[in-house]
Amino acid sequence: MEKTFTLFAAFILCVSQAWSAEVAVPSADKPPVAEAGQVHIVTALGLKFSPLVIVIAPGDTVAWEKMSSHNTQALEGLVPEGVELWQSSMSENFQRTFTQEGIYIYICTPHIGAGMGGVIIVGKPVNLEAIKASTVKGAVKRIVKKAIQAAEAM
Ligand SMILES: [Cu+2]
Repeated sequence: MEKTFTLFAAFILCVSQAWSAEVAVPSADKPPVAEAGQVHIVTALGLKFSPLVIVIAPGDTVAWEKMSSHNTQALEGLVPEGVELWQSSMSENFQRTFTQEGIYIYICTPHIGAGMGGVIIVGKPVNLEAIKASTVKGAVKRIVKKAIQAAEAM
């Protein structure tokens, strides 16, 4: 009886190892490839970016379009720590790929007075507390409020 059990156990072990080996080993002719990120379009419509708040995954790209007379500029303290700030050229469509998680707030340099700015949330809003602690005023503050609302609703 004990021998039968041992044989049975050995058989089960064998089968489970074969199964896990099959699952764990990637197939040789198809090496894993990083999934290409998606491209999300933000359009300048009048003096607004549409959509104003966009939620994307790390590795995704934002493409700003219809940027005639506009640009996009990230602001110190309103992006995740360590992220390189950007400022695109006036009137040029622009793309940026976002790899680092967090909330990014940007403005249109000449039109922020009219409220032209936007929010990108990449993955989890890990810098929400830093964004909340920001002391910006005026139109930027209104964009910051939109960012906080969106992040808290996630
Ligand atoms: Cu503008």
